[in-house]
Parts: sequence; C-alpha cells; structure tokens
Amino acid sequence: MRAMPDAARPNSLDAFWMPFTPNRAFKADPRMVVRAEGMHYYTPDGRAILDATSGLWCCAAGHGRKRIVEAVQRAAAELDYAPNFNLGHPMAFEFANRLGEILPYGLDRIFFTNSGSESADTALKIALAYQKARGKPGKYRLIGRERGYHGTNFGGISVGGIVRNRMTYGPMVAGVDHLPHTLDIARNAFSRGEPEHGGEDFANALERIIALHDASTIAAVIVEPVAGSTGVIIPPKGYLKRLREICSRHDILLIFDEVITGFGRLGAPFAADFFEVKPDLLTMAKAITNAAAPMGAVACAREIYDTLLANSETPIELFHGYTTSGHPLACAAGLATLETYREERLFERAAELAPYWQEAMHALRDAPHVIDIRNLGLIGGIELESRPGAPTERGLEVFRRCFDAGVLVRVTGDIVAFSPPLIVEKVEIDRIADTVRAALKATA
Ligand code: PXG
Repeated sequence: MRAMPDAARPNSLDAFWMPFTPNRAFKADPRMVVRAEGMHYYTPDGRAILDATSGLWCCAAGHGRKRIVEAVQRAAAELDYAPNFNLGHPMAFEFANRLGEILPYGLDRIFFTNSGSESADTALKIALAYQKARGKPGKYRLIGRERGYHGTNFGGISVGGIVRNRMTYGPMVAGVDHLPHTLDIARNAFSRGEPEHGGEDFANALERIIALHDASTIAAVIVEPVAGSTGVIIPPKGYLKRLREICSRHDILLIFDEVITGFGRLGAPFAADFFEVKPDLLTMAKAITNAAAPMGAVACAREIYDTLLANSETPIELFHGYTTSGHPLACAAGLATLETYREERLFERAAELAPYWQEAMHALRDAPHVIDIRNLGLIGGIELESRPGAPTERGLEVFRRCFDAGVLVRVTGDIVAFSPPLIVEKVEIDRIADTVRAALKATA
C-alpha cells in the first residue's frame, strides 16, 4: 500500500504549484510551519517563529484565536454551505450589517467575495455598472497607479502597476491609465509617518490624466491608501485628500483598496478613517476574518447601490457574484473576528503602539545597507540598497537570516516589510528590530 504523506514532512513537494514563490528554490530548501498560536508560527521540529507579518497582512488578532476557531467549528457543523444566489442564510446578512457599523458612514452596502483579487475586480465592475445605470456609459476608463497592487485577476492587474505581474498577460482590460507612484526617496527618505513632500503634486497628476482623456470617459480611480505589496509606500501629506477633491470635482468614483489597511492596521478601523478621506467604494479581505477563512468584501456607498437597484432594467441588478460569496464559515469567522477586535480594542491598541513601532523601525537607520525606512500605524518598510547586478538577493538573504533566527519578515525585492499582529508586545517589537539588525550586519 502507498504510504500516506505526512503533512509535516510531505514525501513529495512536486504537485503543489506554489503561488508567488520561486518553486525550484523553495522545494530545494523548504521552510514549513505546521501550527500557529498568538504571535508565533511553529516549525515541524517545534521551533517558534515570531510572526512580524500577520501571515500576509492577515491575522491582525494573532493566530489561533479560540473564539474564531470555535465560531468556524460551530458554523461548519450547523450549515456547511448555502448559496446566496436567490436564497439566503442569516449570517451573511448579519455580517454585512456588522461591517456596515464599523465602516465609514454610508459605506454600508456590502458585496462578498473570497479574496482581495476578487474584491478589486468586483469594485471595478460595480463602478462601471454604476456609471451605466446612471446614464453615463461613456464613463468607462479605470485609473490605477504605478506600483499599485490589486491582486492578480485581470481587472486588478490592469489597474495595478507591478510590471512583472502584468507583462506576461497581454493587453488586459482596455481603457486603463495610471497615476505616478508616490515614492520619492530623494526628498522623503526616513520620513516618520506621512512624508512631507510631493503630496499635492503627485495627486495633481490626475488632472493631467483627466485633461488627456476627459472626465466624461473616466469611471473610477483605484488606489491603495498605503501601498503594501510593492514594498510599503506611505502617501505624502495631503495626497489622498487632494485625490478625493479632484475625483469629486470631475464626477469620478474613488476606490480605496483597503485589503491591507483595513481593520486597524493604521490604528483606525480603516485608512479612510485615518486619513479622513471617504472613498465611494472600499475593498477588503485578509483581516476581515483574521484569515481564518478566505473572504473578501466590497463596501459601496448607498448611492451606488440605490442607483443600481432603482435603474435596473432586469430583475437581477448586477450580473456578478461567486458561488461562495458570503460563505457561512467565512461569515462566522468574520463575526467572531469583529467581536475580538472590539473587545480587545485592537484598533486602539495599534494606535497606542504606533509611536513605539516607529522608533523601533527608525532605530535601524544606521544598520548596513539601509537607504530608507517607512512606517505608518503598525506597518514598516526598510529599503535596502540592492547588490550591484543582483537585485532581490540581499533582501532574500535578510529574510532567510531572520527566519533562521526565529522571526518571520516579508521581503519584496530588496524591501523588508513588516505588519505584525495588533496584539504584538513591546518586547516582541524589540526582538523583531534586534533580529533584523543582526541579519543586516551579517549580510554582505
Ligand atoms: N489588494 C491589495 C491592496 C493587496 O495587498 C490584494 C488586493 C489581493 O488579495 P488576494 O487575497 O487576492 O491575495 C492584495 C494582496 C505582500 C503581499 O507581500 C501582499 C498581498 C498578497 C501577497 C503578498 O505584501 N496582498
């Protein structure tokens, strides 16, 4: 009989095509985790790894939270699955209501998806459907931003600006243009929090795009309030407010992709609250369920939902949705997650810890190879000078050294990114910073 594979030591790593991973390198030198609790992952041999990334910006309440685990267990036993197509289950309605209570006022019509990528594509489609429903079908263009990340589906990569994620996939969605990214190391290096320079100018680039295409052809602008995946870019002061003004003036929808900034990451429920800028659509995923079950969502302004319903020529108002939109297990996880955030005051906790986090990050300024340090809320990014002729290698070496020393960080090229769970303690922040410092010193 064929032996069953041992989950901790799979007998073959061949079949699983790993996402966004150098498969050959990983499978030659794998790193596995088999358990997680609180601030830590555990390796098959029982080593604890301090998680400075919340998984991938996911587990804001920390790992293995009992309340969430039990809610998922109960839901699985009670109602394993029910479609939300022309049928409903109460938890999906309840979760949408609870989300509406913590979202910025009026952004409380919720479309459920299963991931951030689906949320991005859903938001773009809703924007187009809305413009059509209000009698402006000519407003079809979508404006993203250089270095933007909105997942990996065709809509998301079209408005996204990460070259490697786009260049292989042909012409993608038509009628897209891009704002410039807002990283300006020459002027803003080592900014504590929001950088001083360039905010309004970067946003004014939208005026030029509008002048080129005319506002009557533009449906929506989509940006990450803080760009995560590309390596942590904090918007310079005034940038998002100015983008909002320009969009409003020209009757263009503004979409915030809050897949990483949502749920307390900046010390406020959403980046929209932190920056006091209200978008028309707001995408979520990851920490929406503490990632205990896959889920995403798009919050829509009531006006958008109402217009689509009122002006629909067909009984179904939006021809869009996923089999597992509002899955019972995900809704259960989401409800328990929101209770956890509220009871433990985790968003406030993130705000309280942010100054300590900022100092810990910026204390690494004199470590070798560091050319910029960026932070906001409980986000950190340390940009390293690339090795001549070998970009990404230095970053990868720092990642490996940190992992071997028991700390999980994330690297994007030569940028080390941090997004610890909001339950992180000051001693753990110190440990993260000390480990990174030692890794930088040891790295050539
Ligand atoms: N929008 C944003 C802003 C994201 O950060 C997505 C959409 C896509 O979500 P899904 O659930 O489809 O993966 C993301 C995902 C990193 C990293 O290292 C970030 C993401 C994914 C993987 C790695 O920063 N964000």
